[in-house]
Amino acid sequence: MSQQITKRSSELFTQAQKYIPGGVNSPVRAFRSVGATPRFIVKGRGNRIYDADGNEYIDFVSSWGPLIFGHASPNIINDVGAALKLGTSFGAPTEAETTLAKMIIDCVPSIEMLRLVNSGTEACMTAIRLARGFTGRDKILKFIGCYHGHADSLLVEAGSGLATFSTPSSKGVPQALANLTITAPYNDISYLEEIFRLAGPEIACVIVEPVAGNMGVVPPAPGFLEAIRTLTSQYGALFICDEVITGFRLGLTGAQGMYGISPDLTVLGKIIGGGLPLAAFGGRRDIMEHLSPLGDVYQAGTLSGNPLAVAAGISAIERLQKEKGLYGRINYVGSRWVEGLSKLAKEKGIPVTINSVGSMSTLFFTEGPVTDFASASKSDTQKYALYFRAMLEAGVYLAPSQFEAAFISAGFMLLDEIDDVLEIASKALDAVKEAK
Ligand code: KE4
Repeated sequence: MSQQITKRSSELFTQAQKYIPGGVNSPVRAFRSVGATPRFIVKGRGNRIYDADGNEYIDFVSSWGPLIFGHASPNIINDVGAALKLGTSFGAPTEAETTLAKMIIDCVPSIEMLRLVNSGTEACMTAIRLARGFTGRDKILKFIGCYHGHADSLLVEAGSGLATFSTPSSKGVPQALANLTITAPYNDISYLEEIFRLAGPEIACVIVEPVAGNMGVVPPAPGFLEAIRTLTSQYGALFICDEVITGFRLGLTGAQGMYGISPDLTVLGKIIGGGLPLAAFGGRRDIMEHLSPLGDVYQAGTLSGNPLAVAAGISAIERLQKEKGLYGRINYVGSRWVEGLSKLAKEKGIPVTINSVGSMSTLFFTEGPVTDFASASKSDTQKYALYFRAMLEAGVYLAPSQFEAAFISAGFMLLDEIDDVLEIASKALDAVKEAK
């Protein structure tokens, strides 16, 4: 396979490392777990991105999920452009913020009120503070391998980049604080029941990715989400669904609509910002009204509800509401991708597990099944790195970590594109098979 030109990306990476820790503004972008030079991207169009050396890639990362329409979606470019002409930020309320809030509330039945913030981290951090303020309890429960951003209380046995670095929890998180975070294996109902039996009255909330994306894709086992709902209701704890990935990805009602659950609070991000920095948390009115300035749980933000990000969010949700066939199309392309990969791996005798829900999927290099972080961790990350590099060299841009999701965007206009990519995947899997 011809060696791809990465001269300019290498130069830019060397320069970036002088001024930015690791040369990146988010660790997983450094490609450390896949042993390749990070590509410095100059533009995106549809499902393509282009790097500083002029290489073109079919993009399965979609900026980690937000770009459900693909890159530079005309509706978003136009609507953000129009907002830009009016100014970039006012630090004052605008009608558009109410419009976006109402659009989200109209789509997600469990959300009666919401607040806009700038990142999923900020939204998750505030949601657990709100749960602690509302219940007067200090303990929270999260699941091993789930990632809810980098707020201290949530950086305990987290997924995503931390899973890549196999750091069970980050340095700098006070042990006293980490001790207030109870962790449990994802999908283990009896373990959860036992924890609630022992500590239920002390637990402020359970926060969960209703479909995990940060240990790779792991769907909820039958009854798992229902068990969280039952136990939190029984013990007076709040049920927080972190739908930063799944919200508006799996449909207008997200994973909670797909699995028929009604959480007390929901966290959203990524798609609702249309690729700009915007996230939200919302839910029951009686809980949300504890937030300042109404109540005594404080949260604030200079750029919260930023007009440009809100314009992008309105544009994204408007298009998702209008284009009825979009979810069906990306889910169908996603199923073709998963079926094709599975067939190739089987033909080549490579043990893999592929988990998928809708247009998000992960190919794990392990026999499987993959139902939690312990089983996901059995994946051969060296094989994943080899597969990643072979795909990258051939112009397919996958997540630079075994513990992330691949996303199909509506930018995949033609189904035969998937056949072309499967051709490339076949050669990449051959490289994995031939490697000792
Ligand atoms: P941000 O603070 O990165 O906007 O959102 C944090 C977050 C919260 N909840 C879930 C379920 C998430 O997936 C995330 C962030 N996702 C990662 C990738 N899986 C962001 C990519 C990165 O960290 O660079």
